[in-house]
Amino acid sequence: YVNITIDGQQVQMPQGTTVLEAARSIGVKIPTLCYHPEYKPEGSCRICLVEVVGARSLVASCVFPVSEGMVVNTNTTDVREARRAVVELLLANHPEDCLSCQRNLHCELQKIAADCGIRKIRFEGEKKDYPVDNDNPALVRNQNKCILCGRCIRACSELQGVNVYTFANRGFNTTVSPAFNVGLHNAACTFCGQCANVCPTAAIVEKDDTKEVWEALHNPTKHVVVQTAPAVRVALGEDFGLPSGRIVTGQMVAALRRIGFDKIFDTGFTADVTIMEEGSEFIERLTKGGTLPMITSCSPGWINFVELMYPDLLDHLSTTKSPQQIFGVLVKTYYAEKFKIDPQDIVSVSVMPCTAKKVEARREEMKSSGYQDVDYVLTTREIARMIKEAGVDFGNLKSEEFDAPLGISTGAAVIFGTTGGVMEAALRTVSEVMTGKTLDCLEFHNVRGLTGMKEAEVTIGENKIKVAVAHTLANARIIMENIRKRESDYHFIEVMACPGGCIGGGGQPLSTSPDIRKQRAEAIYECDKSAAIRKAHENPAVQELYATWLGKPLGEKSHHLLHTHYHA
Ligand code: HC1
Repeated sequence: YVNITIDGQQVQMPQGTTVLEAARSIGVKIPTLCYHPEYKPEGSCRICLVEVVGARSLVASCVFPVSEGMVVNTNTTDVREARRAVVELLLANHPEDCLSCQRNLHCELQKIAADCGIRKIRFEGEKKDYPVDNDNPALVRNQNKCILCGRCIRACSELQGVNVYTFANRGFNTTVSPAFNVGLHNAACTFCGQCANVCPTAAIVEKDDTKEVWEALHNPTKHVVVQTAPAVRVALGEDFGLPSGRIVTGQMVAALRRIGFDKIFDTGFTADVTIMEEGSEFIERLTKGGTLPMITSCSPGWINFVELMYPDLLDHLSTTKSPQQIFGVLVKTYYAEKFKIDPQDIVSVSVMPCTAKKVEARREEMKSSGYQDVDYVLTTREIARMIKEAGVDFGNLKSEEFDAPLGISTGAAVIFGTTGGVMEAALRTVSEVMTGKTLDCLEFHNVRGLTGMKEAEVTIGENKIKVAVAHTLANARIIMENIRKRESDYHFIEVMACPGGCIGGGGQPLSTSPDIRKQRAEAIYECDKSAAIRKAHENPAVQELYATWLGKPLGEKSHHLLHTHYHA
């Protein structure tokens, strides 16, 4: 430990701590932009400058280590002047469109400008005029708003191991872009959206599909149904000032009704169907000698990753469609038939924590109903904006229930929203189906938790099943490399592209952190614990679907509607 003094306060910190961490530990707030607590600090933006007595100049506190006897001042005239100059220089060539910017009130640069008391920009800078990259369904990249903090580069490389972004050019012409400055649709991008989650401004944002959804809602000839993903209900409240991890399922349903959706359904219903199909697929591969390990396929960023990086291993992916897409098909077939609605008049909207779901919905294969199965995908952030625009007082809404029957789901379905959940939901059903015996304990604790990779051995009847669970694409890559080298002895693997699974998705309220993800994950397990039914195969609405319409899992109809294929 070393003893240092920050703004007159004495503090003891372990060697190797940075001045920024030391200051934050005692409640001294130093503004930052390029710094992100989950990634390696770079010290490039210079917003976090402080005075270290005896040093030749002001230092970047995010990369400056503490040392014995150090005296730090964070609030001198020089420090405040230097910070203001840095912010003013950034603003000098930033588009001044805060009021109409998608990140208005969620922009870190805007907040720092306010905190630093900027009232006038002393410098007149040349503005940039780069074309906006919006040739993909998920993300919009506007380099004119980029402040070159490099957080997207680090998220894409350190967290995801995908390395789409890099700094290009020099000086005023420096940009952050994919190699050869191609659009994201031509880069090896998985559209996971983690870059958008860490971008401090609106240089990378989710593509906004709210206008199209408003139009559908106000079109009297359309029957507009919405499905909501498991992870949305434990995060949406954050955009209305509620603490992270607050379960707002009932208020969310009420809000969606207020803004005009005709039916409010739960993606959990088809998460249960996914388990029926994927569980049966696993049993078939295990007992009849199919490709193992079988790997889950519901996370679309993960599917994009395998198609881009491991096309030789596509056979390992479960062919079962994701719950979002199974839902899309069933709404325009089963639901349309059952309630005598012309599928042509149905607009199917989904609310997801995910940007890659926007891409998944647009895949060529996702038209099994004869129409585009899912018409519009909104992220949690977009639906929050719509709720605000509609003037709904979210915090004071009374809980309401999902509509039946596509709103009926189980505890197994809701845990899909966090890493390990799909595996646990599958194990509950696979165990009972294979052994014919009721499980004594439904909770598979060794696949829970936010460790990057987990493994477990589960005994099911005569079989010892080795399972693994990974989240983030960097971790998934380790698993895939082992499979490629034929060094993997797992039978069943769950992969989710985002940190923590869908709760940490690229479309969730800003900003996330390990603590926030932990609270959201705990809330997901809370939802499971309090669910009346906790196994997919016991969902009465799913049982009715199979009994009256689908036949059996992996049957003819399922094969055509609920399964898919992948391509390199
Ligand atoms: Fe997910 Fe899924 S869990 S992929 O994270 O399988 O997005 O929440 O909706 O489809 O159910 C996302 C979440 C979601 C699907 C389900």
